[in-house]
Amino acid sequence: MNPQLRQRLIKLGTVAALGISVFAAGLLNRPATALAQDMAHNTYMVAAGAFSSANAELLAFAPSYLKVHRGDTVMWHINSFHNVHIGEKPVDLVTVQEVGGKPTPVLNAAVGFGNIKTGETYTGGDVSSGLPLGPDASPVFSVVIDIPVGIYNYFCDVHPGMTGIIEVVADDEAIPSPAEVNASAQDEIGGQFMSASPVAAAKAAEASPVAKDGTLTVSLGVGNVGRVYYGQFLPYFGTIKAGESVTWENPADSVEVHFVNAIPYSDQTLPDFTPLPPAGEGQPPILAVGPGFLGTTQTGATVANGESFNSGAINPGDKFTLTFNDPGVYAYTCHIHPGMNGVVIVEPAS
Ligand SMILES: [Cu+2]
Repeated sequence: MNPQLRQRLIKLGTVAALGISVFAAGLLNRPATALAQDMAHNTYMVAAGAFSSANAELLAFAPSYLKVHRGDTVMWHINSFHNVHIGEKPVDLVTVQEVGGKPTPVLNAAVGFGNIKTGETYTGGDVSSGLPLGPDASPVFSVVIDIPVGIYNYFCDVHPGMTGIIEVVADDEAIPSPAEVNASAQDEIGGQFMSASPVAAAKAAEASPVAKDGTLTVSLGVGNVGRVYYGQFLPYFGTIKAGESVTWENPADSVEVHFVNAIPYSDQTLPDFTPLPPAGEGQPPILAVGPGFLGTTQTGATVANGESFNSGAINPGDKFTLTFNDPGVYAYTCHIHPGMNGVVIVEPAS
């Protein structure tokens, strides 16, 4: 044998032997039952939300129904501003809390910060991942499932109706593999976008860019098409005469709040949440709902040329109206939904 080749084989053999001995040492150190369980454990991925073209976002967990064995890991891929809350029912994103003796709308700490860390073991009860806040937020949240056979609901507290189910089945019940679960999750996501797309296209085609009776009506997205919403103003482009108005409507069946923010959005430095000192030692931070989120312009206001405006969050079923007295081009956006932009052209009154 070539001495060089021989040398390499010896090296390889040493490495392999080392690997086997480490593996064997591992075997000897653990009880046989624990090993048997470990070998069977899988990690299942669940998408928390998904995106498609035309600024379409799915506000759903996929797969929405997941079967696991006790000891498996469920790993959520957090694809947008979502939390994972395993429990009885969802809780409000914003709550009112006494701050300095004054009732103040704040980010619900139970939603914002959670009470279980990624990678920990879920042994039952009400647990929450927290929200992906800040630049270091992880897009992944996982728990090891250590709960009895049964059906468990979980929620995104940010998006009403965004729910999922984990069913823990008996150890001897055969269930789909992680690869099979991934494939069916992709089918669920694709199916939702495919069925929503023609409905959204028809609604976009219906939207009139012309004011009627002095008001241009702009829909904030398409509403609820399955669990898909479209980050679009419909129509995204429209004309009115000076002195006429634009009314933005968030459809009642919408699953998202939206904003109407002037471009340039001079309010963009205003925070959506303002950090306040915690109530006490070891208490979670308090994030007061800030002026960016609350808005700086009342509905019904008149906007002058070059004036900034911020509607604040427009909830499903709510409207926001502005009157434009000066001819010009008014571009606007929704600051929480990148790519959601619109333009109003105000023509001179004839
Ligand atoms: Cu929006």
